[in-house]
Amino acid sequence: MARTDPHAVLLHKFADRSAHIAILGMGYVGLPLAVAFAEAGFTRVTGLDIDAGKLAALQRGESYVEDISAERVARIVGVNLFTSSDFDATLASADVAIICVPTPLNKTRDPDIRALTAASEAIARALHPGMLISLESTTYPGTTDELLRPMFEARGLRAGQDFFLVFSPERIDPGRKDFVVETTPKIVGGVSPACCEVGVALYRQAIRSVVAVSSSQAAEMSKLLENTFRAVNIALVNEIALMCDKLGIDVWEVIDAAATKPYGFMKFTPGPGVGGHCIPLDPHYLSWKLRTLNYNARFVQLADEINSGMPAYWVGKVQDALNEHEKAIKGSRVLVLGVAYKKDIDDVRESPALDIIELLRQKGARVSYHDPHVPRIDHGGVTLRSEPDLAAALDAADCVVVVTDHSAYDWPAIARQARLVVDTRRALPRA
Ligand code: SAJ
Repeated sequence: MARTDPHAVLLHKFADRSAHIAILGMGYVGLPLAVAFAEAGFTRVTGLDIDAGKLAALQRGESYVEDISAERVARIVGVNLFTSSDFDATLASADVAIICVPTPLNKTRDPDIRALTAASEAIARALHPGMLISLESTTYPGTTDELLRPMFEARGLRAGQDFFLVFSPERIDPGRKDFVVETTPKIVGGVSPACCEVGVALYRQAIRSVVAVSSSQAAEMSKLLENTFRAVNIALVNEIALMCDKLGIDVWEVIDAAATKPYGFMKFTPGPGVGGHCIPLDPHYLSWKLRTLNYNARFVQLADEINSGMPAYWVGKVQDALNEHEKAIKGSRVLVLGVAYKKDIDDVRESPALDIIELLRQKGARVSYHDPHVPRIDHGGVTLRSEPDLAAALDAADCVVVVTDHSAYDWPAIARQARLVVDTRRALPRA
């Protein structure tokens, strides 16, 4: 290939680490990725974000993502990791643009791709021959080829010849230590074989295992399968819990017994519902797309129905438990233990604890919470702060409801001290 051939030029810039890599969105996905490319030796990695606070923190050598230490940021910032809020200027000189912006749901639980669209428009404005664009944000199948590709080709350049376009799903699990961005296999699917080849060549510079698939749609769909798989299986085990409750069988004993099967079974556990920014949301990108094709993604709908119903189920259990002690839920003091969406993290996004608190308040309970990772929550127009004295809060509570089983809690001590406990996570020792 001629040295001026965009494909060859890019591969060469990847090999000698001279490619200028721009990361759009420096959150829990973009920052670890930027650090991975900088630590792989790329001489210029620019983190772009609309949040000046994030950029300023990085400039000070600080980190706001638990998986990336401040020391790692301080070592590379200003050396080969840079930050900017000037998307146009940065992208004008970028060889690679990787989109890592949020793709939430809107109020009607339909895809909200405003951030993704804005990022893509910025890239389109600065698009020049020899660019590789990779979309990492979780989205519906077809986004890369049907939305981004026309946006870019409208600039008179051709995908696969003048520029290269891939989808490569993020697989960052905040707080996980055994698999990090460099050691988690990375899927890459291009809008053409040449695009895929260029995308694989880039990621191989920083990530140990890169897996090519035949199209951007296959890559988009693989990510949705991964997280829909979890949502559906969590819903299954939640429904098994509802069934066992009706049958008077201990669901935890049943799950532990099934989990002894060394093949053909994967353990999931029932709980208060499903939180986080992935599992409760991603499957709706799939069902939304299929609705436009007149297909009803029944598993997605049913999983959401069951998982979303768990907070009300557990509030009913609190009401029953108080009733057993001849107390009305109205006016009773209920302490929620743990509000993060899963243990040992501080993230409350989509947390079922927020729904449980709201439902308890609607029934007239006097609700407080304690969470060692979450000092304050603002939800439904109400601000609550974590109880400063756990022992006092346990003493004062008519009922304690365990929602998040943080490792920091001394569960046997809580079992001894609380007068009444509803445990949604089997955190307490068996009575
Ligand atoms: N949950 C249950 N029962 C289970 C598993 C989870 O009730 O058996 C609940 C959790 O408490 C939480 C929600 O579901 O509220 C989601 O939990 P999760 O373990 O799926 O954690 P997430 O949301 O942080 O999912 C991330 C995802 N990572 C990416 O999307 C890159 C997911 O694909 C990972 O598999 C997951 O982390 C993980 O395994 O930790």
